[in-house]
Amino acid sequence: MAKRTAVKARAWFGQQIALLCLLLISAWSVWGAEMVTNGAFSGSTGWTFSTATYDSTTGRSANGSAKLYIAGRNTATAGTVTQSISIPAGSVINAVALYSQLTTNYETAGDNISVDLRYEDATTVNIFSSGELTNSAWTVRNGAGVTLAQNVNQIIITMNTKAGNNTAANASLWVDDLSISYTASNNGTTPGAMTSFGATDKQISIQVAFTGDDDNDNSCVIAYGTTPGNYNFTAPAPVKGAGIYTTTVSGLTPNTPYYFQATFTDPDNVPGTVTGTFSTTPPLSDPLLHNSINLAPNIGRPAAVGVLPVVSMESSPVPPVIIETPVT
Ligand SMILES: [Ca+2]
Ligand SMILES: [Ca+2]
Ligand SMILES: [Ca+2]
Repeated sequence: MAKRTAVKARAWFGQQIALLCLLLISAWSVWGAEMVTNGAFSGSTGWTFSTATYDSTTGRSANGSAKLYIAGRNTATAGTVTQSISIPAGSVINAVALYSQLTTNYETAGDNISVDLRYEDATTVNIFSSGELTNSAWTVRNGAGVTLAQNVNQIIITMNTKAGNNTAANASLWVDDLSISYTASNNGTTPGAMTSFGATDKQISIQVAFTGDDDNDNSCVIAYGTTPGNYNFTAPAPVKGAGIYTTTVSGLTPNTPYYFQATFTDPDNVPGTVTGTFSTTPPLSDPLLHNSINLAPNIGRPAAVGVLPVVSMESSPVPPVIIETPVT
């Protein structure tokens, strides 16, 4: 009994571990990945300083921060701290947090911090603006979520500060613990299933699913043939929908299997191909066409038009008499 209880306890413990792992994975997928390397400024690795400097002795968290210091009457100064990154277009910024503090002996307007992301065409998108800062201890502020319009190659922290109208005025502005959470876009294409719909004896409609391509730049060509592996004919250009391409191939032979291949292309990856085999239906029977053929014994001759079959009322063996109507 004790052994059975121990086995049960182990099973229960295993389930709890599995549940915890699931929760951690879920939390990661909700909050996304961290964009910043060494956001805590534990050393200056990963950062480039311009006018702003690395301060190894002051920090909201241990091991340093970035600092901008000025002294003198009404001196407005800007400094930057930058980091090279590579984030694909279409990624979503989920959350931005930055700690900062300001100390000055002469309060005035002109102290603020912004964080921008540099696009590949050198324009920027703002993800954090502190607004006017006053003397304070370390304070955390948050930025805004945004969807990235282009590939991003740099984080730019811009620090502005200004001391007041006093020859002895000075100001020190620090930033630390920058965190930018984002969800990376899925710009590559993953081909999905090929299916058909609405097949007749002469045409087949094809649809091919795909996932990814958040940046909407993939394309698809559908080819087909009547023997496996030989896709000699190109289908009309497929129409792109949400996660699906659709086309209709017509002029086909009834009751025949056709072999289809969809080839995806995407600048972001090599998606490959997907294939499927679908058949046209048996030939449709046209009742009107059928009857006219049956009723026209001399089909192809003009005299066949307007034939009036007249059947004798007498019983066999006298054969029925057929009178042909003269052609007018
Ligand atoms: Ca720090
Ligand atoms: Ca101020
Ligand atoms: Ca793409």
